[in-house]
Amino acid sequence: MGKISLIKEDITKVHADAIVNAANSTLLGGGGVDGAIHRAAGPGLLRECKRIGGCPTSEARITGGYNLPAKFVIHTVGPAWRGRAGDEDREDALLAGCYRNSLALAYENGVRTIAFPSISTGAYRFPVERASKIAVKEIREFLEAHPKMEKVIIVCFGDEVFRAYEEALK
Ligand code: AR6
Repeated sequence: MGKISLIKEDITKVHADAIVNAANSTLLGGGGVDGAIHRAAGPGLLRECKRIGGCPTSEARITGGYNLPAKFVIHTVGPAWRGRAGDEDREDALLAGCYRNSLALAYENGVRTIAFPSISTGAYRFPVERASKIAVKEIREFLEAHPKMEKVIIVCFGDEVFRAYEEALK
């Protein structure tokens, strides 16, 4: 699948039509990739996020990219992994929705190249092997259904995350 690429990079440096933010439901910033995106984008991003007024888990919202190289930021809210037996299917479905909803919203706004971080696998503790399989499945299905989408870049921070996605792409 030549349209998916895997890189080790800081997502705020990536040149794509849109980058995806692993946000929380307030959309008011936080740590991890969310903090990095807000720092790099500058205060205009937070002002726009405040106007949006939040986002439920698994949904996505779009803003400008401000000082980022990307034109848009797609903010999505991943599920926090609880590790409780019986919750896994629900959490898998919520994470799958993050990828599907982000891709659909981006596409509707003319985005043809998009970069994703590894949603939910940092502060939200979703197991990365499991998350990477869900991400790759959703991205592949979207690309098959939308031939005009040109490129999806999976941006990994760290070797463990990179290896998990490499395995999921095989
Ligand atoms: N570029 C690419 N990936 C990054 C970057 C970066 N600059 N910084 C971190 N990562 P996390 P979550 C990776 O915790 O698990 C925030 O406080 C990181 O190594 O950013 O969805 C939000 O406000 C990990 O692999 O997001 C929420 O409250 C991946 O990005 C909460 O954390 C996701 O880790 C969301 O937690």
